[in-house]
Amino acid sequence: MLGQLLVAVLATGNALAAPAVVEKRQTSSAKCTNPRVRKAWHTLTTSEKTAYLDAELCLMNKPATLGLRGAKTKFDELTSVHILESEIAHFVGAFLPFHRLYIHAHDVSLRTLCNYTGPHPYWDETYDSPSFTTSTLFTTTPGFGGNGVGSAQCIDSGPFANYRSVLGPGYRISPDNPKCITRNINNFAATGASPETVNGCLSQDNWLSFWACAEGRPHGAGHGGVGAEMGNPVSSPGDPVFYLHHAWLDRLWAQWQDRNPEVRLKEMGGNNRPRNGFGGPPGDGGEPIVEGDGGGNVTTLGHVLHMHGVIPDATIADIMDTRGDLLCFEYD
Ligand SMILES: [Cu+2]
Repeated sequence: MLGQLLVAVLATGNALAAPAVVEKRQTSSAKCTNPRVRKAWHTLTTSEKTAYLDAELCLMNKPATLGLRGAKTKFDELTSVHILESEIAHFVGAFLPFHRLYIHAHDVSLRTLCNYTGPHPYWDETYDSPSFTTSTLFTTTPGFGGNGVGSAQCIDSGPFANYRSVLGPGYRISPDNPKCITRNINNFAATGASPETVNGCLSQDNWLSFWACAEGRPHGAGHGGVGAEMGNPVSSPGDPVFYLHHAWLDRLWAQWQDRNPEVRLKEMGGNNRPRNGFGGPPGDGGEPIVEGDGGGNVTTLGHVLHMHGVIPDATIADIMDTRGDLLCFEYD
């Protein structure tokens, strides 16, 4: 049945060459008949933006319940999951899969804990490239607040200006010195999100080259372009902009999959363990969890993605199709 649906879609274009305009693929899941639609931040209405920011604030005001290292709030708990997994979730085949499930965990948290009913937004960085400094994200009208100020680089505007967390930067936990959200926005990195760069990734013809392309400049654009907390590979979800950046990167993967779903909804691989000791030993505040998926040097569909109780763990196979039973969403 899956095959028939996909063949029907592919038949509308040339099955060998990617069609210029990719039609919305039908869901292959019996359970997922009406996928939620994720939308670009700059296309949301003012009230949609406000509802999203309010839901994020709600997570920041809800006490932690899972006992994850250092976390004080439900927002912190999500950051903790990234901190705990950072060493095995970057520069590995599971990089995009881990972050797909992780953004989903954020979406589920907003909806189940804070009654959020709107779309999980993504930051269309091609829209803002080459000028992140003028992005509609970094405003208060409504938005995520502006740039960091002073030597501490704390944001001092927007709904999150007063948020303090004991987590980060990196593996650090500072119970006696909770810190602000920091930014150091620059346009230098924004070229990594140019339409040319992104189209270059979309035109890759296999998983390994697509993943390498995506984790490189498009991924680096948002992290480096927002800077400070977002520039930290371990604790970057401490800036809520993270969730829009990685939703955009996930969209890139989904778009790439939609160009040849019959192959790409099953195509996985890559090294299963980090190259060159990513992360390194933490200086203080606890050890990161380092675990593979039961051995093997190559990332497979059976690789387990760990969410530490925020939502249940899942395998890569479970999250390959955003329109599948578990995730049930698509991008506009
Ligand atoms: Cu990232």
